[in-house]
Amino acid sequence: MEVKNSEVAFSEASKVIPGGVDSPVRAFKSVGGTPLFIEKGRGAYIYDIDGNSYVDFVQSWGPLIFGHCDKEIEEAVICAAKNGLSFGAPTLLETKLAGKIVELFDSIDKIRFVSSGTEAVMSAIRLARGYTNKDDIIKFEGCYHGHSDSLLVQAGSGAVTFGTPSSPGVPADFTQHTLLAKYNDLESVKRCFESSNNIACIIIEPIAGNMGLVPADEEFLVGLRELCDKNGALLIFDEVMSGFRASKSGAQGLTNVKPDLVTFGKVIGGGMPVGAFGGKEDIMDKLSPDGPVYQAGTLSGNPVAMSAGLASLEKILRDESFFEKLEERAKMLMEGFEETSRECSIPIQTNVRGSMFGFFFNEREVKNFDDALKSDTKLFAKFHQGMLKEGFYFACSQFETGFICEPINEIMIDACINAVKKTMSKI
Ligand code: KE4
Repeated sequence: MEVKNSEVAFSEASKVIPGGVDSPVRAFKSVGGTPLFIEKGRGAYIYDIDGNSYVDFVQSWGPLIFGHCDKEIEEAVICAAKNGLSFGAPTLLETKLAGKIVELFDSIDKIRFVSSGTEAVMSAIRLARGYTNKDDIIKFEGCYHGHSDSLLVQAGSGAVTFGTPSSPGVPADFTQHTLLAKYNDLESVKRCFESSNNIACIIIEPIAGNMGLVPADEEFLVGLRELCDKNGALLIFDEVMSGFRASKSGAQGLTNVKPDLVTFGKVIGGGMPVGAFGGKEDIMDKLSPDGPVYQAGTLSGNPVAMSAGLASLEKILRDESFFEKLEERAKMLMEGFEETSRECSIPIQTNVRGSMFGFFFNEREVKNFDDALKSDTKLFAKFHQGMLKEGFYFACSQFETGFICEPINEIMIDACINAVKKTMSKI
């Protein structure tokens, strides 16, 4: 597999862009090799600038549930663009997209659009703090909610629940209000509530996709709901990834637990920059201009981005069994991984939720970040490189999630499983 042009492009990029990329995970640091520069996408495939083609299981980290260059989405974007790219004024498109999401999520009366998942989460947390008049927040090790300061937190020393900054440039007093708990471990959350009576919210990925794919246990989510109700804190579901990827009502479609606020991104923008956060009316009405909690954005609700998101959601809603079909293909793929791993006696754990799938090279079931960290990341790197050579593009980190998009069919999945057999027998 020739990647000369990507190698040259990467060294050129590195001269003018830090790390040669506009988002760190793209640099292939944890899997090695040169990040591939992509020339175009078509359906299930992406093509790099050396002319190699790959079945794309990343889909821009989730947004492209209809693959690349979907005709309807493309036409919607072109049509919107022909009316103008942005007005900084209300348009009917944002009301329409908001209405669709409100209809699908019974925990949401109102929603506001922003331009990224990070912005959605940052705004939702500010709203939760403003609504409860409390300052502390609880997040979980291994969950990623974008790169706003108070969320770039790592476990403090020992049993201390308060986090410390996980990145230089984040002042310690920006993270002193962030408590860390362990995913799927309700006792660790109770300890947070014992160490602070000033907790505004819990924020969680109800299906974690940033430590690899790790679903929350139902009783864990029930416990979080009870702890929030008992302590006057809001429960925030970060569905930036799982929204319109796990079901047509996101992770909420798969659990009986209802959050107070929800964040979105990725699929609701159809590949264009969109994030959103929504919740019950009495909370959302605290937002400026009617309420005191300030939040704003030049390109929030951008009509071209709204048109891409609308076209995506309209296509999803047209097919009652849309997610069942994608989940079947995800299961077919993971069953192939498991069967091949058994034949090669490589330990593997797999998870599927709707169109999302994950696999860990790990002896034991992964229930939290500590478990995930025990995965064989060296083996993952070899696997990733091997599969690229076979023409299959997986997330370039063990701690990410893979996606099935509508154009990925069973023939491609069969071919992928054959490539897995070839790759695993080599590594
Ligand atoms: P963005 O700001 O990247 O649009 O969204 C942040 C975010 C928030 N919440 C969840 C659950 C997320 O998964 C993300 C972003 N996901 C990563 C990949 N897992 C984006 C890829 C990247 O950082 O380049």
